[in-house]
Amino acid sequence: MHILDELQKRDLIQQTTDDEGLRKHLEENVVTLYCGFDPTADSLHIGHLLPILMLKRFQKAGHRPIALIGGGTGMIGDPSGRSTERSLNSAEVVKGYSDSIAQQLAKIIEFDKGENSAVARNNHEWLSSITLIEFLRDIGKHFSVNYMLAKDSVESRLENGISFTEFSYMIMQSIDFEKLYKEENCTLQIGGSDQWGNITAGKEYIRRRNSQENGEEAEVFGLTVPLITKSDGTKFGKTAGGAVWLDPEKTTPYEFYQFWINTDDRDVIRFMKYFTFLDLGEIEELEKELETAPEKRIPHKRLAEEMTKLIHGEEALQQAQKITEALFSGELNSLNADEIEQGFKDVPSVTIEDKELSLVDLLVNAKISSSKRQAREDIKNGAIYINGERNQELTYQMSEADRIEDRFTIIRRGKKKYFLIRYQ
Ligand code: 545
Repeated sequence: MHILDELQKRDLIQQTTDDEGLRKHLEENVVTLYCGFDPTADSLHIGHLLPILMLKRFQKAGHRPIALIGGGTGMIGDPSGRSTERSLNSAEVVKGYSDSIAQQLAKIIEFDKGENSAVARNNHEWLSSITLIEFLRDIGKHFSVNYMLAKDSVESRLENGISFTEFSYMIMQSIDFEKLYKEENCTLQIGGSDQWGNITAGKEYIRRRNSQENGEEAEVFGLTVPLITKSDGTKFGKTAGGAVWLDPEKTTPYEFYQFWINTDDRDVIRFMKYFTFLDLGEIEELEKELETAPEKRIPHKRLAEEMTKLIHGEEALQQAQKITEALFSGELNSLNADEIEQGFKDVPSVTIEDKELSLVDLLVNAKISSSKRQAREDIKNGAIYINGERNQELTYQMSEADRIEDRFTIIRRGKKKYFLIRYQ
């Protein structure tokens, strides 16, 4: 199947600069394409995933992706999709973020794949050495202020103001596209739909600077992916705890797995098409399973599995599944301290200095029960579980056997109220 048909079937194309031209171009060439990432944070999150996976999809189809790190543009700040001016980060911070993001991308896109190995570039390399005179005289002449003012990213800011710094951003992104066109024969830029204005500005700039006198036009293409919506109207990729990061230190693989498994029934098939590499036939089968046995949540599990494996690897996936299983069954004794730490990240936790308290005192000190009397009541009623096992001994003394790797005890009160006891 033509890659564009595959992408269309997956609803992955918002718009292109020329559907027919791009189709032909992809049929006839190994196409080099790029997507840029500005180092505005120390990690990517799942809101950035679609274009990254798009690079990978093109790579799988035999084309050649470039991941561009915006070490230069990250010093300026893209106004696209934002209603207020960005605050600037220091050069050291931008450099640090660039390194982390480059590392994350290298885990997803293949940089060691023979002819169509991915390429990493950083626009700091060329943007930092352009002189002011060169910028205004050779580059600026190709941009009309009128054209720039009409771009969404600028137009939408005219009322409340935009600095000359951010106003100029689209010129930098255009310089990149041209640079990669010339040096890498890159003829396609992709991005989210917020990037349409910047991508088309670059296309226009390349045409103006590179068209031959004999009338032959320098043609490059742009393609954007859609903004992801959710059926319940809330923003995709956000949880109560904030963004879903790709960095396992910021969002643990267990939380990552949980995020996907909690996908709404109405969204799960659509997300499988967007995010996984499962073929469309298999996704159709899963859709049937959703219809016949929705309570089994087979597509949700498969989605969570595919995504966790893709971003964190097989081992992290198995750990996430093990934690999920243990929390579901209440049998916590199979978990080690690291797994406890991941699985109970969002549970109220208390650090206790005295390791050998009575159970009653522990419940009161950790504010699990409101008083000693309440604690005894809870124990007697069978509402208290230590590491998954019910304990009804009113005089019970906590001991080493109740501490997991000497670091944690999990107390459960009632059906599913969990508390994590940490020891110093
Ligand atoms: C810079 C130089 C270029 C081409 C592109 C750029 C970056 C572009 C931009 N993109 C966004 C971004 O977010 C921060 C990522 C790292 C924390 O601002 N001007 O850098 C996002 N992009 C991916 C998608 C996007 C976009 O990286 O395009 O739409 C999000 O899905 O917002 O020569």
